Amino acid sequence: MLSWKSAQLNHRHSQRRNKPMKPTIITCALTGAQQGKQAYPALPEQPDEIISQGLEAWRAGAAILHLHARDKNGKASSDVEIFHQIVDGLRSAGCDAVLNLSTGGAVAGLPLEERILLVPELKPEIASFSVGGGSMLGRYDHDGDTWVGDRFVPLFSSHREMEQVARIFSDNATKPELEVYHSGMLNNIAALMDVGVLEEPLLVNFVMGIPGECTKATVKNLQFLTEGLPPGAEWLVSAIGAANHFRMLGAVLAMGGQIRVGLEDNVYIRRGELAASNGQIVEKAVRILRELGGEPATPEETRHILKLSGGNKHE
Ligand code: KMH
Ligand code: ZN
Repeated sequence: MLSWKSAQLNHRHSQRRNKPMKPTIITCALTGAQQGKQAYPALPEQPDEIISQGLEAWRAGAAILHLHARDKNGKASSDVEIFHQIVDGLRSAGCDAVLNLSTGGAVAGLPLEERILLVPELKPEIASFSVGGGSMLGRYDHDGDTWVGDRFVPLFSSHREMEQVARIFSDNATKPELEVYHSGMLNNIAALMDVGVLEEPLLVNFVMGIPGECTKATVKNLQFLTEGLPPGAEWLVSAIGAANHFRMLGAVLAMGGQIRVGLEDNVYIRRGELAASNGQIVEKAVRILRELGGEPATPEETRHILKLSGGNKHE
């Protein structure tokens, strides 16, 4: 049996060997495709608003900015020109964040052929890619207890179509952020890996907490989902709504995931208090991360961790 003294020495030795926590990538999802200014007046919709909140979030510590575009009326849009304007505005202000452009406006009724165009046209470093057939998403009314109903959000009509889209990503060296709303979508990722159209490390975003078919935001569910990932995959969580957002961030950090925050997923900074901006939410995420002994990854560290090789970087 070890003496108390040698046990202490062993403990100190192993502590010295402990590597510091690897930097954590913070994604800020600035806008989304659904709610608008009527629900939350500070939501950035027009390119100048998205650029200014994007810069604030980047300066606060976000290494990835996840971007949606809106038209002049604030409706979700897949217009490549609007995305281009946002990317240009961020780059010309000196922003070196990794840009993750959304192809995910299906929820707003945008057709697949339009949504995917920004990949070949703009060749972003990352773009989102929902890997499934579709989801029934719904909502509860304002009291939070009466089911208002659902609607089907179609994504792909066949595995073949999904594979074709995956090839558009790989042909343009754009890393897909694989959006997973429920565990069956992990099977689709495995099928895409089998046909050799996904490059490692995978980047997987578990969307949790939308009423309907989407996975509930619980630690147990997250553990189950992460156990279904191939080794070496990087993952993050879109925890939707005030009750889930920062609570799940704590679980993600304890489990070794990457951070995603932002007004796309939640508009509250704390219970009952609306956030002033995306930057304020990123500042809170950085505070929590540092209190737990972590550090936010820089955009360059992020490119290294995710092995990004694609276009439209900061020059
Ligand atoms: N809106 C989030 C729930 C996308 O843009 O493609 C997931 C998302 C998907 O960000
Ligand atoms: Zn999005």
